[in-house]
Amino acid sequence: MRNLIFILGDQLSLNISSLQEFDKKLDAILMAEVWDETKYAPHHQKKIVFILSAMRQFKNYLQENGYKVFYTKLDDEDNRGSFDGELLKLNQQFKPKKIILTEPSEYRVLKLFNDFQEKNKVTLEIRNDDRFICSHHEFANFVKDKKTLLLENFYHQIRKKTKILMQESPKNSRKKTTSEPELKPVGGKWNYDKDNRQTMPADINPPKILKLKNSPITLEVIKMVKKNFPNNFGEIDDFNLATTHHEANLHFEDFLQNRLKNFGIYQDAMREDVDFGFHSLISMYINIGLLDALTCAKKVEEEYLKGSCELACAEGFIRQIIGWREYIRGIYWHFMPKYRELNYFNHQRKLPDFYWDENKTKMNCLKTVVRQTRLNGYSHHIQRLMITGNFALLAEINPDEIDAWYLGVYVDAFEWVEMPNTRGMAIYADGGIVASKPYCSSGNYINKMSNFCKNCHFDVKKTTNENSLVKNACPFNYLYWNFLIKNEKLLKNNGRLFYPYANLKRKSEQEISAIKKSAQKFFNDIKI
Ligand code: FAD
Ligand code: DLZ
Ligand code: SF4
Repeated sequence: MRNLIFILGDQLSLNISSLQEFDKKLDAILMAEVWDETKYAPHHQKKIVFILSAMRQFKNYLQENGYKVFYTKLDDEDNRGSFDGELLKLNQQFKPKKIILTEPSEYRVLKLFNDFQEKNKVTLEIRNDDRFICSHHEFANFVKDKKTLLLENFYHQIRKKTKILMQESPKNSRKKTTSEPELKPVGGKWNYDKDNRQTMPADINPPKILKLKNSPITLEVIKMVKKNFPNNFGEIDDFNLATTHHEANLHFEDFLQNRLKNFGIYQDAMREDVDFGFHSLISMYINIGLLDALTCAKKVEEEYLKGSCELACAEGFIRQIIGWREYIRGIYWHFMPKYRELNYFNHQRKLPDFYWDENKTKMNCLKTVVRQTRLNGYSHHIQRLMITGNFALLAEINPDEIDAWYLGVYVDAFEWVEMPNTRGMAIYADGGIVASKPYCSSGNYINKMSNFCKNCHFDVKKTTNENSLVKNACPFNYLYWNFLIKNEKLLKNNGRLFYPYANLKRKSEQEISAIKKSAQKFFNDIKI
């Protein structure tokens, strides 16, 4: 053997950098299902099935195309249980000249391979993951000399680099020059977010998600997961995720044909009876290599050019993929490993039990999102941000507990994307690296963007339980004010919180005391 290429479970693509210059006569691939990876987070059952089934099918595809692949199954007798254990086994057996790897997406796994290299004195070539548009170096340049790392500025840079939704400025096209023409955003504006925030009326019914037949491999993995992970969170019998490139493309086409048109306007909307809305449901496919991010963004641009969706809709979608996704990844690698220690508000409470069992809460918004998460391993961005995330922030939950939950329960969760979204965007534990203010809100926002409050035990119009016979004030209300009161020193100078603090100033001492008492009683009652 000349080179041994280690392909990880989220690198399932022929275009992965580690496979470039692969020689089918001389080189071999290692893929390994290992216990350590199934246990480092409390994975949803669907997530384990998804990754292991996709790995097994990618292995078959490689073999059918003449690649030599060594593959370890989770229940193989001689499975050493870890990436380094499996690599050492093959390294000792075949003594390859070089071990090649595309940079793991997570810090913990990169460290594992670096430690392996040092301990075993082997040559490990770690290549850039060029599935991302922005390299670590480019991101470091973006960060340089900046006080705030606004997504918007980063996004403009990536729009210019990819030339997506860009056109030559009219000034430029008149006088032909040899230098690169100046590009302007199509439609004259970079960002159409303001057009994208409608609620979803009851008579709008999002189309059903494409249903494909599960392959025999997926069925076999479902059986194995049921046997080995019976107590993991989540439902598994209705598994309906793509596990090959072909299937993932069919799912993406289904989105383009049937949901894209309405994606933009209903992007932030939440409804008790709607699990997926008009979202694309492709994050998990992009994250493990079944779809390519840039290709997806370009396809949506094509749809706009064909006239099948509005500019605001296409731009909104493209911004998520080439803007947010790249930005979040940049933040992760730039600020790790310190990032995982950040706890700006020093929150220390434990995660309430109802994050694992929706029947343990009467808050209909949380009940609904936890139920959808348990059933699907999915909830959309605003649900993650403004329901489970917002509550975790206001309830002063320790960021490690929140991270562990998000890293486990979503099929698309890998630390590089989960952590900056959770610790940064949702709970502001990074003190403002990702978000310019905490995304905290009272029940008012939830009531505006969903129908959750209509069927709730709690009253969204009530702020506190003090001096009231019926103690059913919406917990989001008093927890919101309690959060602002407690963190006044840290937050009052944030210009974006000027109005909330101005409103707080208008509250009487009695009101403030009632807020604090209601919050304390709530924490005592749910034992956190
Ligand atoms: P759509 O709404 O259809 O958006 C299209 C695509 O844009 C997504 O598929 C995704 O690739 C990308 N995208 C959108 N927003 C983001 C974002 N903020 N960061 C990165 N990519 C984005 N996304 C993950 O992939 N894995 C996670 O573990 C994850 N954890 C999150 C935790 C919290 C607290 C929050 C607030 C967001 C998290 N996100 C995560 C981002 C986002 O919620 C999901 O990418 C999105 O909900 C996936 O659903 P979709 O494919 O239907 O996305
Ligand atoms: C999430 C996951 C799981 C559950 N199992 C495996 C596995 O057995 N083998 C594997 O290669 N990858 C798995 N993964 C995905 C890895 O955790 C992911 O590739 C790394 O976290 C990337 O840094
Ligand atoms: Fe959630 Fe409060 Fe609305 Fe109930 S009333 S659904 S707890 S926001």
